[in-house]
Amino acid sequence: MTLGRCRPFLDLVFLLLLSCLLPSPGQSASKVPFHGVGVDYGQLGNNLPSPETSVELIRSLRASAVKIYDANQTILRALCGSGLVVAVMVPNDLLPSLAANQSAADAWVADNILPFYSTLRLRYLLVGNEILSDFASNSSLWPYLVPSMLRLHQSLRSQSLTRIKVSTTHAMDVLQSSFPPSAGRFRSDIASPIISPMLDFLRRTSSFFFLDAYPYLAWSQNPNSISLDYALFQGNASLNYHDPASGLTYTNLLDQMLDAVAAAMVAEGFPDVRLALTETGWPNAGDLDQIGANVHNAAIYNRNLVRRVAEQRGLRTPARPAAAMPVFIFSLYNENQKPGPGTERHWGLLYPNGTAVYEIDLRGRRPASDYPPLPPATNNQPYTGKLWCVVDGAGGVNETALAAALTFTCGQGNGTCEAIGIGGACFEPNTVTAHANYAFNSYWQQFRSTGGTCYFGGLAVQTTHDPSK
Ligand SMILES: *[C@@H]1O[C@H](CO)[C@@H](O)[C@H](O)[C@H]1NC(C)=O
Ligand SMILES: *[C@@H]1O[C@H](CO)[C@@H](O)[C@H](O)[C@H]1NC(C)=O
Ligand SMILES: *[C@@H]1O[C@H](CO)[C@@H](O)[C@H](O)[C@H]1NC(C)=O
Ligand SMILES: *[C@@H]1O[C@H](CO)[C@@H](O)[C@H](O)[C@H]1NC(C)=O
Ligand SMILES: *[C@@H]1O[C@H](CO)[C@@H](O)[C@H](O)[C@H]1NC(C)=O
Ligand SMILES: *[C@@H]1O[C@H](CO)[C@@H](O)[C@H](O)[C@H]1NC(C)=O
Ligand SMILES: CC(=O)N[C@H]1CO[C@H](CO)[C@@H](O)[C@@H]1O
Repeated sequence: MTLGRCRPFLDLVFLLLLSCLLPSPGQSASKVPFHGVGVDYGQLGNNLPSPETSVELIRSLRASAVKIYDANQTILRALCGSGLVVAVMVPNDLLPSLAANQSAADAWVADNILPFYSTLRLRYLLVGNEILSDFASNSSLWPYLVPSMLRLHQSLRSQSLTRIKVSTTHAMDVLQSSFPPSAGRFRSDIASPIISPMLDFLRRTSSFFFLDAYPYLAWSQNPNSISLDYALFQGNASLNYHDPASGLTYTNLLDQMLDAVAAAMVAEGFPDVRLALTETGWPNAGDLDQIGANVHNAAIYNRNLVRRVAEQRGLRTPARPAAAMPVFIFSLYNENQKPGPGTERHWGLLYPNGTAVYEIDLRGRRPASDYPPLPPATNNQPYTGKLWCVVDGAGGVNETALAAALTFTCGQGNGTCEAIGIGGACFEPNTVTAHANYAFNSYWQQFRSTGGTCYFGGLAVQTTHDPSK
């Protein structure tokens, strides 16, 4: 594959001159490099359109920016001439070598950033994805995070690529307390060793603290104590929250979450580091036992979000009314290879075939009344019926993959597969599919309450029909 800088297609030269080489007019006036809303372009699907088509779709959604989860050169080349502001990511596993070695950081920048700097509006370099939230396998990466950021910043400066801000992304679990918002504090395990030096770096370089914040996740874990309307930006005054310590009034859950992070930064001694929202959104579908994941709510959340951004000229919160944040919506597509519960595969604005899941104008200028009616929300109450986890037969069954999953599953838990052993009560019918039906369900019923999902690499699905019947 030939990788490298944008090819100077003749018919693109004029566009490139207009959209890339000249600084855009709004930019010098404002410290936020773009107004409007960006979109997160993830590629964890085996049925997604090409980067070229994806860029067309992103533009048709009227996004002003795009964030990708690596520095994929095919995508960066497809973005040439698009006029979109671009955020790229350094893969997590590169952190140790980048932190240890300035030449490695210089080389990464020379290979991945330099070829595109003059022709793309590259503005953000995000070093790793939610590194401080991965406890199991990746806490070993924590010590490398800030050193990698420093080295990459140094590399950019030494190669005169000064318009790019270096940062990283965080999930809400970097906080140990978030309520009331004024009591927001960083986790004690990361506050002074990692967050504090990071905030110092972000302040010195006028960069942003990038946050992935999902009111859906907060609400769906506490649907009885948080109002759905408050999470969807459509609460009335009776739902407003008054923070007793700050005296500020909150009209929605997202502002509350963002201000908890702002308060944590104040407590750490960095009141002036700006926030940016690198991911937010609402799932358009999920598993049968997942509440509130539907097209209706997803459309309302994202449409209200973009309308707020348009009205406020950037997202602003009660604690920081003067600081407009860049915003990215997660995500461009429903991605069918994301593991975890069903919602994970349904955050998209678009289906993989490019059709909109619901209409949305990311500029936020289209009035609500102008959109066609939405399907009703069918699952805004918790599902209370019985559920089973079985082989997903739709689209055919891959017996090789199923047999491997069966072996794996039967090795988990206590007696997961006893009944399908030789002489067991459910040995017959002795087929891979029948045995997998039993094993998936047996596993899921054991581990459901502790976060086990009915997924099995895409081979399983929840059902309301008792498979033993
Ligand atoms: C970059 O993205 C393209 C398009 O999806 C994909 O075919 C390619 O494998 C990716 N390259 C890398 C190095 O991940
Ligand atoms: C530092 O990185 C450069 C470029 O990737 C590599 O050639 C060199 O071997 C590395 N040095 C050490 C000590 O790891
Ligand atoms: C305000 O919202 C709550 C909860 O959604 C609702 O029960 C109440 O009727 C609303 N009040 C007014 C005045 O609209
Ligand atoms: C695209 O995919 C969606 C969801 O699977 C489907 O409902 C829709 O009909 C498809 N559209 C086209 C044009 O194929
Ligand atoms: C079936 O699954 C196996 C193992 O995961 C994989 O190697 C193979 O490509 C799959 N076959 C089809 C037709 O998808
Ligand atoms: C199996 O059961 C034992 C004893 O009840 C328990 O200690 C162990 O954690 C269980 N193993 C799994 C994988 O659930
Ligand atoms: C999210 C993430 O980056 N996870 C990585 C944690 O580390 C393991 C082993 O190094 C990787 O395989 C994961 O991808």
